[in-house]
Amino acid sequence: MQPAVLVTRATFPDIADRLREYFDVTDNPSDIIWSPTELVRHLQGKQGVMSTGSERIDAALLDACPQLKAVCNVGVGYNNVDVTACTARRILVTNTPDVLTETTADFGFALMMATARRITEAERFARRGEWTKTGIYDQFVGSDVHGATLGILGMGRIGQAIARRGALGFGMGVIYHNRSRLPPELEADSRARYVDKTTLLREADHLVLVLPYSPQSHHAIGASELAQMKPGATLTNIARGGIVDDAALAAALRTGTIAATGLDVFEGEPRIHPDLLDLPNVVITPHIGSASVRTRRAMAQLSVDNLIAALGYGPNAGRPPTPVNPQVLRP
Ligand code: 8YV
Repeated sequence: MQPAVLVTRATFPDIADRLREYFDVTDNPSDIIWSPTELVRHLQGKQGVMSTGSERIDAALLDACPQLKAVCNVGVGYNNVDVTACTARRILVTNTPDVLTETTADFGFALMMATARRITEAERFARRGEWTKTGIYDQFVGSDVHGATLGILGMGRIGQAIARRGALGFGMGVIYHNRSRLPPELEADSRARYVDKTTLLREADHLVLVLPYSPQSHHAIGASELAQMKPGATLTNIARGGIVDDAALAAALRTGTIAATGLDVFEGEPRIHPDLLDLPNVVITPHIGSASVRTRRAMAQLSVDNLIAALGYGPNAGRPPTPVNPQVLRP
């Protein structure tokens, strides 16, 4: 009998079909969002799960699903998974790093530029039919990206890729802050200078957040951090909801503490704080940082490869390509 696995959300059918060569697959082609209770019910008897950021995999769920051996998350971030609880039960967790780095960096840069140059605000104005006079000297004037100071909070692979775009493509001075300073060769490759968080907040013209969510990074940007930024600065969050205090951000935008924000992620998404929706100087996208066809396919493919290998099948049996807690693999 083949082991049973669960695919929690709709995905590329041709990629998921590879799972059927090895496993008895239950999937969710209608893409229904299951409640925690429904998720536990669907996981009964399953040895592996291909999960996404929309499912919370915590200790209570693991206790209710004792057959589970592998949690293969689609996404580089895995804050939806309690890795400590998985490791304690010898359940392998995998993620999908690297394949999304450049695509997500492209998106972060685009969102920062749209925010600085007020692109969506201007588009809404034109679509509403309000563009009745050309050549108004101060209409939708924004701030320059080229030559400005780019600040990056969280200097992992995506942060470094954004830094390269800023320095090499737009002549920006790049400063960053991270839990630990990068080794000199990565710093040189990123053309970025390490600074403390206060300096980052004070000096950045455009601050981009690319750090992982954890209890330590919860509200890393709140009212007091926003107050330290330049009045003309922009803030772009492509990391995770909860890193920014969205209510404090809306208040700071309303009072002109900073100029504008670009947000791809939100506290409690898919809900968006109503105060943000009311403001013109907020560019909003629905968590699409990695959403190119090629990258989303590569993420699904990597998750499938991880699941097949984690359960001991395929060419990499027992050696999944991107484990988060590889200590589980050791005897
Ligand atoms: C995914 C992401 O779309 O990789 C991540 O961490 O946030 C996105 O690329 C999301 O995780 C879907 O599961």
